[in-house]
This record gives sequence, C-alpha cells and structure tokens, in this order.
Amino acid sequence: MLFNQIHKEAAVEKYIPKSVENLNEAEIERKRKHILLMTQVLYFLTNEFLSRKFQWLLPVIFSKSTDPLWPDPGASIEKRIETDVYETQVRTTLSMIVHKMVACSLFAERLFVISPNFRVERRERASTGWHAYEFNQLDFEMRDATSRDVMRTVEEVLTGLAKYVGDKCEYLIDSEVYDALKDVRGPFEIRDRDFLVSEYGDNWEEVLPKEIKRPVWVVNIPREFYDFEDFETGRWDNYDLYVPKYGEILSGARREFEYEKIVAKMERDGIRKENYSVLLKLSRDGKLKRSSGAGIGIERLVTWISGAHHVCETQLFPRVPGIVYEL
Ligand code: ASN
Repeated sequence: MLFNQIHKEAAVEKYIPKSVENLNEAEIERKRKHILLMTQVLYFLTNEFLSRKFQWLLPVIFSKSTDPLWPDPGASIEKRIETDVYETQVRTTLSMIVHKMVACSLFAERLFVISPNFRVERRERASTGWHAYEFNQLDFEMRDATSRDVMRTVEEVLTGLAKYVGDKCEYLIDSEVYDALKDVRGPFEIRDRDFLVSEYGDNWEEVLPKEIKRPVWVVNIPREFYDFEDFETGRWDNYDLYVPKYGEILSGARREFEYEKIVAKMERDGIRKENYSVLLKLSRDGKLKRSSGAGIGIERLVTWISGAHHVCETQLFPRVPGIVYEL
C-alpha cells in the first residue's frame, strides 16, 4: 500500500499509534519511513548546530533540580515523578533549562543537548495527536544573544532543514506536506499572544494552526520564572514557533539573570527556592550570564515534516498519554 493511502485510511478514525508488536505490514513500512526521516532530521540538525560552533552536551535524567513547568498556560502534567537515589530525592528531567543556563554561564558560550523530557500528560491528551508522555527536545542556549538572534538562528536552521528533506527525502513525505515545505523560508511572521487571545479567544492555540500556511512566531507569553519579563511594561521577551495544522514545535526566551528578579518571580509563583540554589547562587554572585535559547520538540518537528497523524507515530516505541506499552 502506498504511503499516502495508509495515511488517508488512518485519518478516518481517531488515530492512536499502536505498540510495535501489533503493527501490520503496511504500518511497519510506514514506521520504517518515520525512522529514516528521523535519522535525516537528526543528521541535519546536529551538523547544523556543530557547524555554528555549538558544543554538544549529553543529557541528565535524574536531578534534584529541573524545570518547574509552572506557571505555564500550556502545561497539563498529571503527576511529577520523584524518586530516591542514595536516599536523596530526585526528579526526572522535565526540560534541561536549569542545566543549560548553568552550563552556558560557566562552560560553553553556545551549547545544545538532545534530551528526553518525561512529562506525564493528562490522559485526555492522547487524542490531541500532539502530546507524548516522553519526548526528546533539542535544547540550545546562546550566551549574550538576544531573542532576535535565536529567532534568526531557528529560521535559518528550519529553512535549511525544509530544503534538505525536500531534496533528499521526498519519498518519505506526504505529497501535500512536501509542497508546503517548499514555502518554508524565514523570516517567519510574528504575532503577539495578547492579540491572538483577543482575536481567537482562550483556545487560540487550537485555532491558530488551522489559520496559518507557514510557521508563525508567537511572542509575549506569561510563564516560568526563567523567561525574561519586563516588570515595567509587563511584556515577556519569549517566543514559541507554531506550524500549520499541528501547533507549537519550539519554545524559548531571553533569560532572567538578575538575582532580585528571579527571587521575586519565584516567590510570586510559589516556586521552591531550595530546588534552585545553584542557579540562585550563580545569579547572586553575578555569574549567571545573559543568554537566550530555545528547545525544539524533535518528534513534533518530524510529525510536521512527515504529515503524521499523531506525534507518537514518529516514535518507534510510542509514548501515548494514558497508554503504557511493554516497550
Ligand atoms: N526548552 C524551553 C526553553 O528553552 C524550556 C522548556 O522546555 N520548558 O525555554
């Protein structure tokens, strides 16, 4: 069966990716194509960041300190995983944000890490097709960079990626998506979240992907303490990238680095300061550097490029919210 035919048949019902042992032959073939495409995407992205002089770090899985993911209008975490290692309470990585801010301040001016993020999403999110309870993020950080620098880097990398997969991987991509990829060229349009709320209401995140034909930046999103907030204007210097049909594939920001501001935000948001003592000490000592960065959801990126029905389809071993397979 052709790739497109399988694709259209799958669209008839709400598509929940199956476990590997239950795939039929056509589905195994489709899975192979996703693996080939994933390999090409990782090959391109890692080469691209290395050629831009980023250092490549390895991820951590358990730490005392990780992303609070709070407050975040988009978060829907059912449970936070905490366990003991050597009688010490640790958490699974929700994102590498804290580690990358520290690493960028002390060791590497530009860095990236491909890290598993473990987020136990509410089980209703199985049917969004856009959530997985475990996924990988290519997280990067740039010292002394502005948000504009990061946005430009992302635009260049994604424009290059769209061209690369268009040239190399046509047989792996749905034909409609293939045509749309030819149109992916930075700079991308920028929209303010306040405007989107007034235009589309509180569920703007669902409406926006249906309205756009190319990737669009959304800026000024109130969320975690580490994103830069101008206390005078109330504006946030952060950005998410939305792609047509699906939704957000990347989020990032210019970072807070001043001790008083970070403490004030943690107190306001009810964040436990004792979980962030390394970050706080660095900022108090003036050693936390100015930086900006972002994280790209790898499976989401491949979903968008392949035209998959569900983000977990791009995972060999699907992590569908609410469904735990053996592998
Ligand atoms: N990767 C994001 C960032 O760089 C953080 C996150 O995933 N919550 O801002």
